[in-house]
Amino acid sequence: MAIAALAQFQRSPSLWILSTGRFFTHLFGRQNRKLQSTAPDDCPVNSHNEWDHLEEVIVGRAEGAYIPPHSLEVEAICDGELLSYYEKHAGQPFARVAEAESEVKEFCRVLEHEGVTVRRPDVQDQSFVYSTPDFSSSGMHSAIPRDIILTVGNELIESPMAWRSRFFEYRGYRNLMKEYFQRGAKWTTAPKPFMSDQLYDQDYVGTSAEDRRSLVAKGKFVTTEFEPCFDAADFMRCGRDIFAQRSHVTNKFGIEWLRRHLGDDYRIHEVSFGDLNPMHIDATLLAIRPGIVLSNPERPCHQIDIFEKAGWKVVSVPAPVADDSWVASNWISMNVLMLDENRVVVSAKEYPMHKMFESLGIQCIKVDLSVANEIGGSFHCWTADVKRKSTLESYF
Ligand code: DAV
Repeated sequence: MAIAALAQFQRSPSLWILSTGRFFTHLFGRQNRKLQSTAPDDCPVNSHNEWDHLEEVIVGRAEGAYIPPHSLEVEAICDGELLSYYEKHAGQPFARVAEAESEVKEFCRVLEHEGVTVRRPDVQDQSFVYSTPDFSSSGMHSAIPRDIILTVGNELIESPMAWRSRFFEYRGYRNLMKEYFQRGAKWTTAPKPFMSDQLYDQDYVGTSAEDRRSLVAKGKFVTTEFEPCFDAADFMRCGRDIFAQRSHVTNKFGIEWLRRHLGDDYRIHEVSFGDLNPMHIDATLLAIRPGIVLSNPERPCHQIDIFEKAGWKVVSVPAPVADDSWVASNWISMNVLMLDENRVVVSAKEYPMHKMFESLGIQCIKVDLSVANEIGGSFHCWTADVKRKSTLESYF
């Protein structure tokens, strides 16, 4: 090696410097990669799971929120009062923005008080009607970053989404994405779907709730496998293991896209639940620290043995007491945000949840998002991880 290097230096000094550089990269490359993953402070984006110490988070905005316009993929999965609400208010502004935003501001103040840096997306004009070659729609909001941003290590992945009213939702987050990228984060946008009629199962048109239940039971969802689609909230991150559910907004094609995109460093487990209307995993299953996963007793996980075999404790959450959630189910009682393994932001109204967390030695930080919930969920939904004091680990 030394003789060959010397001979090369005589022939071309600049090539010598290049190849010697390569030699050292070869020797020390592995170690550098290791250093990178153990020194996350270098990058503004770093989060591997749902529970490490939270340092920076994006919190959505209620301002400018709209009810989605009429569309098959929204209305086909709604029943009763929610369906009437959507039918009545389709495409209109959300009426209680000021109250919702005041709750969210209080949530932000609490997070800041707990030492978390809070970033907010931009408000977009959601009334703007856009057309693509396949459809026309108007938008919804910049309220629920958990649905669109999937943070995996130092990478921010913009989800393709599955609702036409959410096609342009990424625009509200672009200033943040550009900034994080410029400061060193990886930034990926998943393949943009056409969202043409082929993405939606026309068997769902005009179905009753019972029909839809039997469709889901047969493994048919409102989205087809025409092209990849997913919402980030259908994935739960536990280091090298990521749990995903096929739902009305996340198809197998989308799960496979993410599996291949993330590569061999990650294991994507597709899990399913006794849930007849699945959409987003974060009111169904939530890992709150290594070894403890919260489970919704009305939606048992068919693959819970993955956790049990690895020695995890599965904690069945108590029934919700609040009965004021519209867009999501009352089970958003378990849609909590872990600030670290010992602190959780939880709904002020959910006393049984407080008791459950206290019995696990977790301090409850109680906040009220009752009105903001109507836009689309609770603390986990309203946030997206940017930075946790986190390293990539294997817990299974
Ligand atoms: O239970 O209705 C709520 C989660 C919304 N991101 C549910 C799912």
